[in-house]
Amino acid sequence: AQAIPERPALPLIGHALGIPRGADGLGHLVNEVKDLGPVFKIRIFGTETVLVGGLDLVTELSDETRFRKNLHPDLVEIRRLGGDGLFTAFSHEANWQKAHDILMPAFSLGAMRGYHATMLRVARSLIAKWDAAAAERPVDVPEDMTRLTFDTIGLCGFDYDFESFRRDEPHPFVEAMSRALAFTQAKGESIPGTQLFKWKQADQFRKDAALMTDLVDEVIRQRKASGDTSTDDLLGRMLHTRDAATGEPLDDVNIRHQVITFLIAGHETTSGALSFALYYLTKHPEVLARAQAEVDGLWGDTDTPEPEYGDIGKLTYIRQVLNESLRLWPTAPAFAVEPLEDTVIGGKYAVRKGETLMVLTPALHRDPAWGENVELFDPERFTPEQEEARPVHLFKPFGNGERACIGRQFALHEATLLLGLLVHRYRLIDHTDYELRVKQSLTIKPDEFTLKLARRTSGE
Ligand code: MNH
Repeated sequence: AQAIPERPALPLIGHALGIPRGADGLGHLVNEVKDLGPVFKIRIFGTETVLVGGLDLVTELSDETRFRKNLHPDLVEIRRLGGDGLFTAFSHEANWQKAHDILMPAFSLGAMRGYHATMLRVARSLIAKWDAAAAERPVDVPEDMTRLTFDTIGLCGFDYDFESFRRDEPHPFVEAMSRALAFTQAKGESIPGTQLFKWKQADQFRKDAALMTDLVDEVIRQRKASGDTSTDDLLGRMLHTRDAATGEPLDDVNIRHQVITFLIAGHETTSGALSFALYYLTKHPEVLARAQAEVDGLWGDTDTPEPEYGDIGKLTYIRQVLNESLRLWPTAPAFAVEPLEDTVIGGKYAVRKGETLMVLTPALHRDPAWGENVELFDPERFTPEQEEARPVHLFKPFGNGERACIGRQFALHEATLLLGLLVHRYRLIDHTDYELRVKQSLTIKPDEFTLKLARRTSGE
């Protein structure tokens, strides 16, 4: 076996000095694929991580008879919030399979029919705000997308209204969550031991976690007190269905972890995906025109379209736009797997049982297998013919296998509906001549992206 390529490392601190912290970390690692190849190793203090960013290796790592999800150190930290909820559970924890089996039916394509009316209602709150802003002031795209996706998961999942469009500032839960997640990430990136001295931040983290837990407990308490035992939403299912294998429902502590997990996992990624899609629509007038032609074909020039559940499947071009945005900027930009046994990957690199092998999705999504000009935004990559011809593991914005995103249909339904309504109603005015800057936390989104809007009049 050969050694996995890496840059020269300093004793003890390894590559810690060569990798920019925060915003540029991801871009740096994606670029390393160009220099070091589709697999390379980084060492930061004691932690070694193997990064993978090419089709052949990702195809190999997607084999679930040899690899499973790995909880890399950042995810282990997030367990302080999400515990054994679906996203941060170890695959071998009994509660993962149990919650997966109980919740899967709530995320099937057909289940979206039940969420459609609520998604539409939240979309209309956003449109009311954007109508008022049109002609008067710009809108902050990622902030409003976050309001939308957060309210949508709150209402569809737990029948709880965060009322984000009635607030000037994000809901306190969102602020607490962002700070708490940033704290868990910073901990993973700091010099071992030094986090012990960050009393203030640690104290703030405890307060933020308590705020989140209290709110979630209140949501659960209200539902229990209401006597409502229906199973139409996520909370109802979690409280009132039994797992077929064990005959038991989820326990209260696990339900709390799941609700926090859905509030975290269920909105940031979709918000980022919508923001990137709007960015590309703004920068590509010919793509926007085709998207508008598609919705006009369905809804004509009526002032208030009434999209039906079945319309979403017809918005195939808008879906291509979303997919192409997720190709260039997969908003959950990495996921990790680990070998079930010591093994060799790529025919020559030895890897150990349980070690972190991190798939860098933005690098995979720029593999030469996508053709020439991989940086070019081109929704034609997602026509049915192209999808048919594409290698299965070349596009992985939702991760892999049994631990892939459970909320995929939910995100795509929500995002397609909203984008359809927005391009139907507005002209998108690039008033700052915006240059894309990507802001990175656990997820990625365009930083400081604002638009001006004007209502379309017929024929525009
Ligand atoms: Mn989501 C897992 C991306 C929307 C709930 N999600 C994942 C993973 C990726 C991902 C990648 C795999 C992570 C890993 O292997 O460590 N998710 C996305 C993207 C979007 C998204 C790009 C939007 C676009 N996710 C959503 C929505 C919900 C959701 C919406 C909930 C309503 N995601 C989850 C949960 C998991 C997950 C829960 C963990 C599933 C499991 O491991 O069983």
